[in-house]
Amino acid sequence: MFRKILIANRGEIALRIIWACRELGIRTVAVHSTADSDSLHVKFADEEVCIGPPHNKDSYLNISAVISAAEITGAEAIHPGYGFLAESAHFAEVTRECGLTFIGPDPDVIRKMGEKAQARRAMQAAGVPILPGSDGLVADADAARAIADEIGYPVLIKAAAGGGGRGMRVVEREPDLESAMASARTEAGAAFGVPDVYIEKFLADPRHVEFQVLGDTHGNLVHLFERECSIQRRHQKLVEESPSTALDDGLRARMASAALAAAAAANYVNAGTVEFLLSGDEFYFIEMNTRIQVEHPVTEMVTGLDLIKEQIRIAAGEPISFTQQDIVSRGHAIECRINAEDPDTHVPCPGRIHAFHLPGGPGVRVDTACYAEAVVPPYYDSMIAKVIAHGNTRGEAILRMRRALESFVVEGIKTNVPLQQRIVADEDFVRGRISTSFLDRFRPPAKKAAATTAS
Ligand code: MV4
Repeated sequence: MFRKILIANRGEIALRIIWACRELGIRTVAVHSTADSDSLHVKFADEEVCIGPPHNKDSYLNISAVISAAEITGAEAIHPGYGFLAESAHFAEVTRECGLTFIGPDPDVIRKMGEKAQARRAMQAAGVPILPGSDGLVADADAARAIADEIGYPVLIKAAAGGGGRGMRVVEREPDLESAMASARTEAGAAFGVPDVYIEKFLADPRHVEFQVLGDTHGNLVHLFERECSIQRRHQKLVEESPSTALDDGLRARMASAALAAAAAANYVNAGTVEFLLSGDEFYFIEMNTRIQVEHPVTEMVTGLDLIKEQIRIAAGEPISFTQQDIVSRGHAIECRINAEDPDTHVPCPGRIHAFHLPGGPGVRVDTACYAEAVVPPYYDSMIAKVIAHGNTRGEAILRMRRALESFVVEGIKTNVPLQQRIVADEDFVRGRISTSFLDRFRPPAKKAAATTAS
């Protein structure tokens, strides 16, 4: 087992990785920007290294600074968390070339899954269902037209280097295809440095259901059931839960075996997520994420496993200590992401937190790196906490989430807690009637007309 791990991340996930290391008896090294000197991940790590100024590219994305910090402190492995360098095949490669262990899959697996058109082709070869679409990249409008004619409109143009919705264009009819191709390519090039695109049949209003998988270096591969992540705004997830209200045991078993086939085809090692779109009882592979995800606690709460400890053990070459039959899902878990933003306009709202009180009690977990008088810097993601509620039933989990949100006090900055309260009070949410368009109904309360009449 490793004696010392460097954590190439910040915020709640850096702290979460520190807790796992503590339980495994591993020393921790925090890296941080000058904006994060007073952050909790820095305070609770055994050692700390300042790696640069606030902007991501100067610190948390600065590969040579991160690697140097590992070498100076004698760390043997690097945990990348999510975001930042977690899905950089280049960073994983450099880490390995410097004699360090990257806690995640092989660089070539990261690279293959990061190229979405290539991943799609690999999944098709493995017998995993995919939507009708192009066989690989689509070079120009003529090639796009040929595919769209074959599969029928509407189609979706997607960035090959994408994910997260950037460089995506829905095309309803042929006359719109050429300009959509051009703008998708331009946007993809600007966002990812690669203009390549591919095409799929557009599936209207699907659910997003993903499966957690774990593979080790001994050839063991297991799934840890699903997470329902349909409640999103502009491709940012807001609420996740497990189990999904859309699956019965038969559909769950079909999707689980497709997820395992996907991971096996990729020779997958470490924690990964296979994402599907679901419509009725038909499901289609869209992407595989080669990192630990924000919403991993939902899976931890229903399975009782510690996914970060499993990642570290797998990276150290240990076999997974349980079999598929050992893994059971018990009860129901829901996660609400708490962002420092205006609950109506979604404009980020960094600043100093004054009063701060965390919810607790039975079945409630909060992952956060915030504290009273902490400053939320403007340079990074606006997520400041994750509230996770577990219950014996979905109903109990919802009741626990409601009372947890009611007792979550954050003063000094605006948060989306009021929006999350409206979501978990919503009648359709309670019935499990959700899809990727769920949040479209949650528009800001109509602004009062200009104050011509004082009242
Ligand atoms: C789709 C789709 C419909 N049809 N692909 C959005 C982000 C990227 N990961 C995949 N996404 C979608 N791909 C086809 N062929 C609809 C979406 C989509 C979506 C997916 C999951 C959750 C929320 C979403 C919101 C809008 C669109």
